[in-house]
Amino acid sequence: MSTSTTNIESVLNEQRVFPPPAEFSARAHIKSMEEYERLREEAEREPEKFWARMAEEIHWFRRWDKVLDWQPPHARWFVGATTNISYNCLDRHLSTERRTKTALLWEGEPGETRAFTYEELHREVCRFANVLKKLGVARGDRVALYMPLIPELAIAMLACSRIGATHSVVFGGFSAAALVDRINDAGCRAVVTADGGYRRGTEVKLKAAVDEALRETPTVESCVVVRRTGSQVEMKEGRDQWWHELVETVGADCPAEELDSEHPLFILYTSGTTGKPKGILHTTGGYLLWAHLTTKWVFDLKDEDVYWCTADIGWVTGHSYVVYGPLSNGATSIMYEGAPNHPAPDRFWSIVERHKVSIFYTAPTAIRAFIKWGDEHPRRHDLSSLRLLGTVGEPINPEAWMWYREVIGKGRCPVVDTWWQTETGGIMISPLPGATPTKPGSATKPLPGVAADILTRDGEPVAANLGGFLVIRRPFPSMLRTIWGDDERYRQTYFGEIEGVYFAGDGARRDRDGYFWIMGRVDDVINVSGHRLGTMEIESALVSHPAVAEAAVVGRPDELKGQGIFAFVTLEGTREPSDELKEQLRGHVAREIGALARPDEIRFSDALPKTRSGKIMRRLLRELAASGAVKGDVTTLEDFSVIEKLRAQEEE
Ligand code: 7RM
Repeated sequence: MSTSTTNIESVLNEQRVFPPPAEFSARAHIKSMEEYERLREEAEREPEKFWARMAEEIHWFRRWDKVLDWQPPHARWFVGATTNISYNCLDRHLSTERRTKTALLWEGEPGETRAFTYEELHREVCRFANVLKKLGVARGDRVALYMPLIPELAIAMLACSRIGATHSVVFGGFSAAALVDRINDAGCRAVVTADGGYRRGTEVKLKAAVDEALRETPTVESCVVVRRTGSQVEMKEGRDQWWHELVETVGADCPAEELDSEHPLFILYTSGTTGKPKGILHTTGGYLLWAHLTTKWVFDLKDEDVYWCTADIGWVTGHSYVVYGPLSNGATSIMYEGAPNHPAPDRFWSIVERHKVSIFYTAPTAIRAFIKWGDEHPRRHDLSSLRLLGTVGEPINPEAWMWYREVIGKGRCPVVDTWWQTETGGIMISPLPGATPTKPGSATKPLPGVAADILTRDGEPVAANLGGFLVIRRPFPSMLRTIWGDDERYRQTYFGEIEGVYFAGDGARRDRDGYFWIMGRVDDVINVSGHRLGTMEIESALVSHPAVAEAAVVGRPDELKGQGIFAFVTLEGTREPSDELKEQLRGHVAREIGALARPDEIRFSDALPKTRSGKIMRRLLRELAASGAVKGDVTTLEDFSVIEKLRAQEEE
């Protein structure tokens, strides 16, 4: 096929550069580009020596015999070593001043707060680990965690990893059917849940969904229920027990198991391009090392910081940057249960002000919502405690990046746009806030040790500023080890596309300064008259128009051009849809990018279909644009009514 070697064309042209503030660099863990380059070169020259040196940051019960055993596409890291991530996150701090420091500071959606010092968290984790043992959960067993964002979720994760049980967190908003598939795929022995959780003021009934699910899950022997909302639930005799009752029956002494570095730590399901979700498997030592190091480097974490990653723990970002990374570094990590606009659109800024948050990490989709809700909400609060801002989850359009920097960071705080995936376990491409000059919309450069590159589908290098396939050339410690129960799919998906390298599924280009610009999933690329365009750049051009809050662009079969461009657009709160505005927007894109990218059709919509983590589900929009209906897997869709509304417009 002629397109197989063709590049993805890049049309985004962003020139602004923001060097790190001198005061920030002076105090940072990594202070300059020279220091970054030294680390990067060390890792290039002698990778295993570099990783061995980095691994000194972790507590090992037994040291490794070999740093890496690489039998492509399978890696084993720190072979022969033993460690425990729960030990590294808790026990390690107890002999230091951090013993009485706040580890988790939780705020529920209704407004209550709970705090745990490292010592207290350690005690709760040990007790729950003993509960799991009492229920017959042993090393190697899988446990499903289907919970709201409450401290018990972090406690359950740390309790599992303490005894060597593999956790599988299933986002609390997924349906009973999605839970059934995930429990059965992993063969879970126990489920931990809660009566319910709060989201936008209403209760999400988790236990009821579990009851429905457990009718079809033969491997589940027991179910532990946290009392969160106090609402009425059914407790099945012999299977279901209350968390608060169980922890009364056990002691608080539970030494962390010495686990092999390659012991399975967690499975986390992500949706693939086909229906069946993939169970991404991470193991212990390598994942721990990278979660730890990246949290320290990218967030420049210091003991006095108050750190808040707003992600749900049902997403990998919550695993690595709410729980494991911050705790292994001895940080104070904030957890917030609910929605960003409950009871009002200033909830996040109220949390930042009240808890004096200094590091704030969120998603572009949230930032675009804040822009839409209006500047008055952040302006009403004292945000002067902030010193660093981060984003993750999608390409951030330069407009949103600038707003984040100016309105939230008041121009003082470095912004780190962090690129990574469930599969990579931790951040791969990101600025180092004390070193890297940032450019709005660019994740900048690969972290030391990350051999990221951009290639054609045939594995050839791509010249500066031409788009291609984003790959990782060498194994790295936090790389997924396999897809649970389907190693062949692992091989095909990540190592079967481009010879000899890990292919991430994203398109990107590198500019003349070596900066990476992520262009979105290659599945989303549109082919217009033989030109391959990334959807992100067209969306970015749309959002740069003052009337537009958010946009999603997909290709639709077109007899003449191969594909036509179909844009779904959400307007700013004050703007009304009109045919005139459609024409204005089409013209705007043509001026910003070129006539080639002018959308053939624009449809206004109050909301776009998104996953729970805020990613736009372009696959659904593609189906809708092509056939007027949606057929594929929708279990990861946040709000099905969005699709219903878009379809209704189709019929109008
Ligand atoms: C952490 C996470 C992974 C996919 C990835 C990209 C997209 C994530 C960025 C980004 C551009 C970013 N894990 N993505 N971060 N695209 N810039 N900074 O999101 O498994 O849920 O998704 O998300 O397409 O492949 S994930």
